[in-house]
Amino acid sequence: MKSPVTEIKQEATRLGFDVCRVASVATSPHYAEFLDWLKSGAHGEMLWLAKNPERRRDPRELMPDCRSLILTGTNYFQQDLPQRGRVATYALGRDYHDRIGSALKQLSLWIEQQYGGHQRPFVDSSAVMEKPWAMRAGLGWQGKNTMLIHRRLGNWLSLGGLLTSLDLEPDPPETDHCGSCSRCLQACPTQAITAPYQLDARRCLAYLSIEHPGPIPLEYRRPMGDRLFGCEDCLSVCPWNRWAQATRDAHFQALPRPDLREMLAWDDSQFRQHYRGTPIFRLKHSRWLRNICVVLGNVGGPDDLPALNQAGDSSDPLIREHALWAISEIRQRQM
Ligand code: B12
Ligand code: SF4
Ligand code: SF4
Repeated sequence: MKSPVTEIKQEATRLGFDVCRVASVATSPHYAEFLDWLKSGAHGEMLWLAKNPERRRDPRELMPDCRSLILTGTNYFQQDLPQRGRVATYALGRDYHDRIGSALKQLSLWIEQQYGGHQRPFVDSSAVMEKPWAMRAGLGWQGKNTMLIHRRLGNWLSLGGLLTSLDLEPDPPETDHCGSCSRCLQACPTQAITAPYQLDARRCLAYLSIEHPGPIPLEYRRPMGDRLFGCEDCLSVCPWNRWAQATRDAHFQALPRPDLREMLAWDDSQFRQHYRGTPIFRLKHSRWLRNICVVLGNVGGPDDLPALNQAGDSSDPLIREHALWAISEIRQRQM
């Protein structure tokens, strides 16, 4: 007879997860480092991380009868379509929270029917420290770029899972395979990886282009280059990506994006219509146009000036100021 863990992993594969591993509940690994990180202010304006930090101390803070954690990884790797402005690979298609969230609900229901207990799904937004837990469950290791790396899938997997009241046989933890490599530290355009395994979000272009609410600080606008949404230079250079295969999940397939000039003229409802159901939607119209202006400032030419001039008349001060910056950058390049 197969063990419950073997059967759960088979069901997870059937539901589309690429990897699935189990850990026994305990205090969260690296919780002390997480508190140090908060103390240093490296979380920037992600105030939700600093609110009730003790919720991350132990999964039993979220579910008192939790006995085990089931961790899942979903491959999202693919190449972007050739167009101006780079979008992080995880955000090229439809939102992974929807896809993974609904597969986790199905897995939870299946486990309840087969083995009883109760389960609580998590994906990204909950207070589960997903990377350290995924390492504890043997799904991969946390690399010097701070990402969870899987031996076969590399950096390109979204994490999620279930807290469960079932006492499941744990998998052995994974060990660190970074060795003497430090490519990610060298590749970071803003030195946001301040030391191996340490990331200062305030310097990170993924943070600045997605989470940061206000103007992009001037010192980071040129380094942002053509990154429209997110950054993954420290992921792309990792040698452990060499066996990565493109995802076959239609949900993640890259959606076409109109050219930057066209999107710069969009109003709020056009933005919503185009990006509803994708990770870009939560950026909202104003910050999307802010990012387009920065990218045009870095890679645009004289043909982009009329669209930028129009954005420079916007009633939104965030868009207006970034458009004026972009115009001045393009003009300087023409001189
Ligand atoms: C906040 C957050 C961010 C922040 C902070 C990034 C970070 N490194 O944590 C910002 C906005 C910058 C960000 C960016 C990105 N994110 Co993010 N993010 C999160 C979130 C919500 C919480 C992570 C967290 O707690 N960070 C706090 C810090 C302190 O944690 P940490 O960096 O892991 O630091 C640990 C180490 O320093 C460790 N440590 C200290 N010393 C040592 C020594 C050793 C040897 C080791 C192993 C560890 C270690 O202790 C700390 C505590 O765990 C998670 C989802 C979740 N609920 O977990 C997604 C998550 C980590 N993000 C994810 C992704 C995909 C990204 C981006 C690639 C998106 C993009 N392309 O733009 C970038 C990558 C940038 C990068 N290099 O990290 C995925 C990662 C998947 C994976 N394979 O790892 C997650 C898991 C979301 C998901 N469900 O899939 N993210
Ligand atoms: S995501 Fe980009 S900016 Fe952030 S640490 Fe990695 S390379 Fe640096
Ligand atoms: S690039 Fe090298 S050091 Fe960085 S995470 Fe990958 S293996 Fe580790």
